Amino acid sequence: MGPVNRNILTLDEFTIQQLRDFPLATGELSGLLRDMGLAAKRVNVEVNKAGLVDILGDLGRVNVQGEDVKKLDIFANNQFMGVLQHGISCAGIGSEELDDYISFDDEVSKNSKYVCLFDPLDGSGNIDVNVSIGTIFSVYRRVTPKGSLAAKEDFLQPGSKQVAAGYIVYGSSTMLVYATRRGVNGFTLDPSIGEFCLSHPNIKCPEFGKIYSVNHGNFFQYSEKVRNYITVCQKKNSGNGGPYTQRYIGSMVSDVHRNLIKGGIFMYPATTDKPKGKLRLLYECNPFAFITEVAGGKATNGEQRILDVQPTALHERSPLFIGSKGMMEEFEMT
Ligand code: AHM
Ligand code: MG
Repeated sequence: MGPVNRNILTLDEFTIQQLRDFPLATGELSGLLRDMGLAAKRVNVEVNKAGLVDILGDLGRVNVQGEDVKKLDIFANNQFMGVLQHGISCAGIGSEELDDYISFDDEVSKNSKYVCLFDPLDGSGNIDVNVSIGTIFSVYRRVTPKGSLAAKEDFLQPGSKQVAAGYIVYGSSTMLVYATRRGVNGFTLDPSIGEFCLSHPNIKCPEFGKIYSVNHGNFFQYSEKVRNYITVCQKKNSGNGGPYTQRYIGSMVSDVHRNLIKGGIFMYPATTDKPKGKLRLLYECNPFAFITEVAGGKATNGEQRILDVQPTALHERSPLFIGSKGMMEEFEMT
C-alpha cells in the first residue's frame, strides 16, 4: 500500500475546516454531521452483509445483545437515532420509521440547537435484490427555546428553513453528500481507512441533462400535463440529438444522486390512486429540494416550490418534480 494521501480531506476535517471561517460558530452542526457519518458507516457494514443473512443461519441472526436481528430499516433507524441522542447537537428527531417525533429528554439534548428529520433506509424494498439504497436527512434550527423539550413546531418548518440536508447512498461505493447554504459536497467512503473522503467538492447540477426518471407504469394515472411532458421527453430531438433517456431505479436516493451529477429530471407525480404522490415532504422531498437548489437546480410539487410549502403533519406526502433548472423549466412550460 502506498503512503497515505494527506491531500484528501475526510468528512471531519472538512467540516472543521468550514468552521474556521466562522469564529463564532459553536461546532454543533459539524458534530451533527460527524454523528450522521458515524451512523452511516455502521449501516453500511450491515447493508453490505445483507445478502449473507440467509447463509449465516441462526448465529448471524442474533446480535451481541442476544436480540433477534431486526429488519435493516429498523437497524438503520436505531443507529441514526442513537448517534443523535448521544451527541451534543440534536434536541429531537422525526423518522419515517417512527409514528411521532421524539424529543430527547436530557439536559444536553434539551440545550441543543438542532432537530433532525430522516428516512433511515429509503428504497429498502430493493435490499433483497442488491440494488442501491440510501438514507436522507434534514436539519433545522429549533424554534422553541433552548432548555425546553423540542416540540412539534420545531419539526413542521418549511424546507426553506433547513440549515443543512444530506443523503447517503449505499451503492457500488458508499457516498455521503450534504449541503449547507454554502454549497454541496460529496464524500466517498474509503473502506481501507473507514473514512468518508471529499471526492465531489462543490457539486453543481448541470443546467440540462438527458435523463428523465419516472415510474412509467403509472403513466395513465398521471395528469395530462405530466403525460404531455413525458411525451416531450420521448420526442425530444435537440441539437445533440435524440430523445431523452429514461432511467428509474426505484430508489430515489440513487435516481436523484445520478441526476444531480449528470443532469436530469426526477418526477414522482400525483396519481389517481395516490393524489398526493408517494414521497414524504419532510424527509424525502425537502432535503433533496434543498440540496438541488443549492446545486443550482429546482424542485416543485407541480404547482409550488417545495421549500415554500408549510408542512402540517410529520408524515405528509407531496408530489415531487426535481432536477436540472433547464429541464424543470421545460416541464413548467409544457
Ligand atoms: P420507501 O420510503 O417506502 O422506500 O419508498 C420510497 C421509494 C423511493 O426511493 C422511490 O423513488 C419510490 O419509492 C419508488 O416508488 P414506485 O415503486 O411507486 O415508483
Ligand atoms: Mg422512504
